[in-house]
Amino acid sequence: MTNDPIPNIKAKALWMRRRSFQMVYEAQLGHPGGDFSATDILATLYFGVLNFDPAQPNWPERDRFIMSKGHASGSLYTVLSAAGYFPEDWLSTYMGNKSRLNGHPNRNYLPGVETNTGPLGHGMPVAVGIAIAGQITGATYRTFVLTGDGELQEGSNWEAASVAGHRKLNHLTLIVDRNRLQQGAGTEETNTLDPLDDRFRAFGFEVFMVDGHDHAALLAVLSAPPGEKPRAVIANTTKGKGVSFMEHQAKWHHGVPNAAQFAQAMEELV
Ligand SMILES: Cc1ncc(C[n+]2csc(CCOP(=O)(O)OP(=O)(O)O)c2C)c(N)n1
Ligand SMILES: [Mg+2]
Repeated sequence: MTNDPIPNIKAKALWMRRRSFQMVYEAQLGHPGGDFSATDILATLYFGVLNFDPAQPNWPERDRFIMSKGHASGSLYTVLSAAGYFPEDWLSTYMGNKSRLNGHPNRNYLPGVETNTGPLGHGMPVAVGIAIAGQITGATYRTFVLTGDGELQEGSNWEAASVAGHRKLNHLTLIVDRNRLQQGAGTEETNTLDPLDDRFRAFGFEVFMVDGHDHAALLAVLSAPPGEKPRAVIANTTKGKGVSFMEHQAKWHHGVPNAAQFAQAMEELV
């Protein structure tokens, strides 16, 4: 017996990559590049950080997690299934006719989805609202939200960040999946985000930079008790992480594999 959560997180992340890529392969739809950059963050949250009870998705004291980059639904659905929210065989329905597993997550269909996402820029404002509610009522739950980096071009994020800093929402953590790619291009060539850390500091956040594929580093920063301010965790990631021909490739934002590519990915993801 060991209390070290890291081996489990690592195993879950590997399974998530394999299973989500199979979903994308079978559906011939999806966003596997963004799934893979977020996988280690999600595995660490659900198997090392969040307090939740899959039997009671609306348990009032649960920590809230909002997957603002809802296009990476393959990573969210696999982690929710692994966490016990619904049976694994539902994953095989991904994007099928009348499936609960839409291309973008819908809380009306799927237990464990905190709020509907897909239109970029919505998760952070909702998370700030949830965190304000907790602050007003004196609740102890924490609120985590994961955005893409390209997503930060949506102005709604910065309105929400301003409120979070002003109200010192210290139970709120924004995680940025900083893979430096958006749809079709690099973030910096499209609309400069750097220095992202200074931007968040100016909005009243405590800022951490972390390797977004290092489970131990993620665990340390995400499980630290609340301080005085909201937190921004800039997780430096690789889009397509784990599959050689997908890493850092904008075309795998919503690229889908053929049979040979799927087979090669399964050989590499071991
Ligand atoms: C408001 C809005 N505009 C455009 C899109 C289409 N879209 C989906 S993902 C994406 C790029 C997102 O890039 P990023 O946030 O960096 O995500 P990641 O690299 O993590 O996949 C775009 C433009 C959308 N979902 N919502
Ligand atoms: Mg990105």
